[in-house]
Amino acid sequence: MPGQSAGRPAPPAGRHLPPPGGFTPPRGGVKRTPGDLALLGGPPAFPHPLTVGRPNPVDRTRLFQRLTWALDNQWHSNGGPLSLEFEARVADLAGTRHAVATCNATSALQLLFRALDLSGEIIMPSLTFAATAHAAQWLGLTPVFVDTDPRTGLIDPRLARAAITPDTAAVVGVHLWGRPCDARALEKTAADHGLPLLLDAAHALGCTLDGTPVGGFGAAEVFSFHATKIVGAFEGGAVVTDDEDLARRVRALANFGKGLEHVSAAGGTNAKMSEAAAAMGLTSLDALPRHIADNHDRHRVYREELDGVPGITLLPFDPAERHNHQYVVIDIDPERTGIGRDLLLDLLRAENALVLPPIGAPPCHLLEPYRSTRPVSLPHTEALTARVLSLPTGPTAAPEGIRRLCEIVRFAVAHGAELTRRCRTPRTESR
Ligand code: T4K
Repeated sequence: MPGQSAGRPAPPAGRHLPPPGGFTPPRGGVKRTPGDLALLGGPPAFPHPLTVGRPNPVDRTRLFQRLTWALDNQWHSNGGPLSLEFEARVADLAGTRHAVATCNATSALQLLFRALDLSGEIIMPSLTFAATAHAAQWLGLTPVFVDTDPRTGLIDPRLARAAITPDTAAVVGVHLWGRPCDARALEKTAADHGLPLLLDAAHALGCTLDGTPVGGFGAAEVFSFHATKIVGAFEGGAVVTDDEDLARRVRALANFGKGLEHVSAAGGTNAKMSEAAAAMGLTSLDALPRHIADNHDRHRVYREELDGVPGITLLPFDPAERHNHQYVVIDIDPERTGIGRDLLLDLLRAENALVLPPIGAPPCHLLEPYRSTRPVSLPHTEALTARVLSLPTGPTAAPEGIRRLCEIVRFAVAHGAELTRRCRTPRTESR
């Protein structure tokens, strides 16, 4: 918070708050020669960090009203009125009959796996956040990673089909970075083999596929309402589905399995959404149209500013679909830019533009425990994750900051070969 009081811990290094009121215009010197870049000793372009993943602002008055109401109501969890209202609004957005709110999306995935009584192998893309794989692994299921379609960077349905064995229990698709995967093809594959298709829609609230809202594909989809998502509930998740019995089982398993006639040997768990999280989630939902509109504006500025820069491609979105533009991801062709992803990352971070390798880089199959226990080579996934970068968007990234950042990208590409010669071997952050 602005004006941290004495005794309150400072924010973790590298995650400083923007000043009260938000963005401060960049003040660093114009980059006329490579030596002006902060990585080579020049002043950083941004006095306050431009970040990836800063939570969207909420209407505090409305949030505090809801929290006060929950306190007065003396009902803080266990399917309280705010979480029920949250579920109704999420189901409405997803176009599904049911939504079950949970404490986070990782638990929501696990509840689904349990509710479907899965055992054996789960086919999924490696190019996703570790949570998709870990949710399965934690339950003793085996994630089987398949490669991405190089044209989309999303799970390749043909490879998913080819990976099915008698041990396969389910197929999981991921709408990575808010771009819907080919759920229709995956649905067909799953149906042909009598398997459930589940979709990790953590990034894709408010997006559509063929004009249909994400949420209604497969047997069920899972949203995340983590702080960094387009709708945040501090922490939160939801399973959305049209299957009434599946929804009932997920809801019961999230509440210790109460009311279920048959609970698997592992029993139920506690994965309920609290009323405080629901208050936050509802208040965040109120602002969803505005946040999407703001993200669109930021994405448009990136598009305009990076258009025609050799070797830099903003990952495309189908203009016929709705998308939330929560993530802005660029592909960097090392040959054409002469600079490569890792050096560009170091260079921008030195300017205080806290770019990151996007979610899924490095991919799951290169993370432990999978790397050691089930080594596999996925060439398209490996190639893509070595080239992509997540650029700042959200509340700290005002248009003038984005323009400035793109100016530095253009400058870096124009001097790509020289920078590569002069700079040390870059350090790469991972997530
Ligand atoms: N499936 C997919 C495809 C997912 O991406 C995720 C989670 C899940 C499933 C599971 O959903 P949940 O169980 O979390 O509901 C963060 C989040 O913890 C995670 O929710 C999210 N995806 C993942 C992509 O990002 P980290 O480890 O990358 O977070 P961290 O701490 O490095 O922060 C990322 C950026 O956000 C940094 O620039 C700092 C900034 N940040 C973060 C927080 C929490 C803020 O500015 N403020 C904040 O409050 O995992």
